[in-house]
Amino acid sequence: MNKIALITGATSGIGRATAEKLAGNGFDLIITGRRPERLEALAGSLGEQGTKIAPLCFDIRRPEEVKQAVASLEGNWRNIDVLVNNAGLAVGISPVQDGLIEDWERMIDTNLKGLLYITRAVAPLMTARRTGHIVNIASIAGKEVYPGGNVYCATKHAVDALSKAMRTDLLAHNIRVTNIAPGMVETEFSVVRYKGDAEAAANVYKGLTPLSGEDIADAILFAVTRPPHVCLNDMVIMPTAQANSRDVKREAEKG
Ligand code: NDP
Ligand code: 8X3
Repeated sequence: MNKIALITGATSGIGRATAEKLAGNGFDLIITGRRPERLEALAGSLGEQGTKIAPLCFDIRRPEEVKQAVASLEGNWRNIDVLVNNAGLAVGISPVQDGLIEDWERMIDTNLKGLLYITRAVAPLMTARRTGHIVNIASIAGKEVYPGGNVYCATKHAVDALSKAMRTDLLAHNIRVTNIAPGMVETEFSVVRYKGDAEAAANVYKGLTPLSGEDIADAILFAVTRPPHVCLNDMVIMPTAQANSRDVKREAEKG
C-alpha cells in the first residue's frame, strides 16, 4: 500500500513541487490550500499520472475549518504517514517601528497558529498508529534575523522551537520530526511579501541563482524515505550564492 502524505500549501512553490515529487515516488497525497482552482488542477494532473489525490480547501488560520477538513477524511485517508507543514508567508519588510499590525497577524496566524492547528488535528492520527513523520518548513529566518524580518523571523524561530518540542513530545510515540530551513527559494513568496509588486519581488533574486521549490522537495523526499530508525532532525539548505541571511553574492548584470 502506498504511503500517504498531507502537504499544506500545495497550490504553489515548495508545496506544489513537493506534491509533484512525492507523487512521482509512489505517495498518495492529501493536498491543501485556499485556491480551489489550483488544487483541482494539481489533483487532475497528478491523478492522470496514477496518484490517488484528496484535495482539501481551507484557510489554515481558521481552527474550525482545519479540524473539519481533517475530520472529513475517510477510510485509509486517515492513515497519514507524512505531514508536511509548509503553508506560510511573509508580508511586508518594514522595520518594527513602522510595521503594520495586520501584516504581523497574518504571519503569526498562518505560520505559527495554522501550523499548530493542523498538527493538532493530524498528530493524534499518527500517535494512534505509532508511526508518522512531521516535516516542518521553517527557514533560515528561523535561525537568524535580518533588517525588516522581525515578525516573519519570530514566526520561523517559533517553528524551529516547535520542531524540537514536537520531537520531544512525540518521542514516546515513534513519530519523527524534521525541521527544514531554506534560504532564498524563488516561488510566489516574494510577490506575496511585496504585496504584488513583481519588480520588487524579482529584485530579491537578481544576479544570483536561488533555490527552486524542487530543490527543497528533493530534501523532503530524502528525509521521508530514510529507514524507520533514522530521523533527519534539521536541514539548513542555502543557494551557493547565499552564505546566511545577510551575505549574498550577486553577479553584475551583463551589457
Ligand atoms: P508560496 O507563496 O509560493 O506558497 C505558499 C503556500 O502557502 C501556498 O500554497 C498558499 O496557498 C499557502 N498558504 C498561505 N497562506 C495560507 C492560508 N492562510 N491557508 C492555507 N494555505 C495558505 O511560497 P513558498 O513555497 O516559498 O513558501 C512555502 C513555505 O516555505 C512557507 O512556510 C515559507 O515561509 C517557507 N520558506 C520559503 C522560502 C523562500 O525563500 N521562498 C525560504 C524559507 C522558507 P493558498 O494561497 O492557495 O492558500
Ligand atoms: C524565506 C527566506 O531570507 O526571505 O524564509 O527570510 S528569507
